[in-house]
Amino acid sequence: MIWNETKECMSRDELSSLQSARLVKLVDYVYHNVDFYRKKMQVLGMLPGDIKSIEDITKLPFTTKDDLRDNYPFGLFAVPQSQIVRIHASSGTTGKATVVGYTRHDLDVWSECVARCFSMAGVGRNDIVQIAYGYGLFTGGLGAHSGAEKIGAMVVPMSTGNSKKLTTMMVDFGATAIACTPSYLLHIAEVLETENMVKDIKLKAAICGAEPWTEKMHKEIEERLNIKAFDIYGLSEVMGPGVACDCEFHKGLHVCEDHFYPEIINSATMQPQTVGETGELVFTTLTKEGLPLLRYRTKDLTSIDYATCDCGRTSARISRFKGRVDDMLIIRGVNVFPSQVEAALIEVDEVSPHYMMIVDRVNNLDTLEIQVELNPQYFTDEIRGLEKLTQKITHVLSQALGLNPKVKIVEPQTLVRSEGKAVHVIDKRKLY
Ligand code: DLL
Repeated sequence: MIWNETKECMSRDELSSLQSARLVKLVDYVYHNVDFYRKKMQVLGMLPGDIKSIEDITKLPFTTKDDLRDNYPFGLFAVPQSQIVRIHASSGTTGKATVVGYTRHDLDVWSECVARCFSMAGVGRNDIVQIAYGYGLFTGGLGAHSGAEKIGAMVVPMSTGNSKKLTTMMVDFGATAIACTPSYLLHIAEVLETENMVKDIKLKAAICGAEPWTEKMHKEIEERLNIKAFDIYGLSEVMGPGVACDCEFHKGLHVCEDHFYPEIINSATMQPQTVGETGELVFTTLTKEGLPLLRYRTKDLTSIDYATCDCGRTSARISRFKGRVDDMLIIRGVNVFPSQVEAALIEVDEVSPHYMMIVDRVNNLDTLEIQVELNPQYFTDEIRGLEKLTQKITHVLSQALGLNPKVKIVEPQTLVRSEGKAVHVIDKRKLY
């Protein structure tokens, strides 16, 4: 469970005892320090003493993003403001921002968890790590930064914003690792390729997360940059990056289970899914002081595996994310996830993984246009070739989605590149 090179692990029984002890303490803590939880437990006729072990967790109430919004900004904090040393906030693109607060101890746990993740990716004290997540209220930049520093690596706090400068410094400083969103790393790869600089980089590893990415995109990043790419997961409400990360075997993301207890539920029935079944990921923060959360519904869809990994680690692993409960678009009655489009497009050599889905409603009928970008080497003026390619992509996407989209092929480098989380959907129906 620890982040240093020894890979020393607790057995599942030891871990379960630790989780039980921490949960009992947590429930008592929130009951006495957070009005919201005391009231919720009172409504359920519960007292802290009713929770005796981790198995009792299902008796506890869930927490949602709306609960955080309703208590904006600091209403769910369990300590006085004088003990909060940092706040972060989610972007608030889907509603009011959610604000999260950390005590000094919370920040220590956070950097410890990120350090574990980075060391799983092979990063050590001799590495030079470029952090290209945004710094600021977003947890990516500062979260990744402090974990890399804890390992003792040399940290280059790039943030996002200037890809040309980033690639130049990558070469000049001899960066051996980078932390950024996978879509931004693809853009960085494009810049390096355009400048014929891939041969000059010293990069070994990328620790990418903050947005869903497919196995194929993972391979593409590895091949184009000749590096190993790792998937890091987290969310601001629970902590930030470092809640889970995959190891060199890439058989799921190891959860820092001593701090974050995972459950997978069926979002419709709210009942636990059986092991291996896909459902919504729920986290209870076992050690947080500033903003402890009981059974926080992440809306992220995944499954869980408790078997010991080939790397020897005993922690539970969650599978690569399949999307979010609220990512799902319903178009003409068909459920569509953007990740299906990405997975389908990556099979087509002629186009890049950059795409945009535009959903609209014309005469009461949903329409879906998917704009896909040509790979530069396939860019010609020949109209017939384009028609044939459009037909081919329409066929591939229809098969993948179960409905017929209108496909529009656009020139290379046309679609907006994101430096943070990529935006793949414009749903105009929401504007009416
Ligand atoms: O994205 C924290 C983070 C920063 C994670 C940097 C990893 C790297 P939020 O902005 O609160 O926090 O967004 C959290 O992003 O619920 C997922 O839907 C999505 N997400 C994060 N990591 C992954 C990943 C940060 N590896 C939301 N794969 C989460 C898929 C991810 N989705």
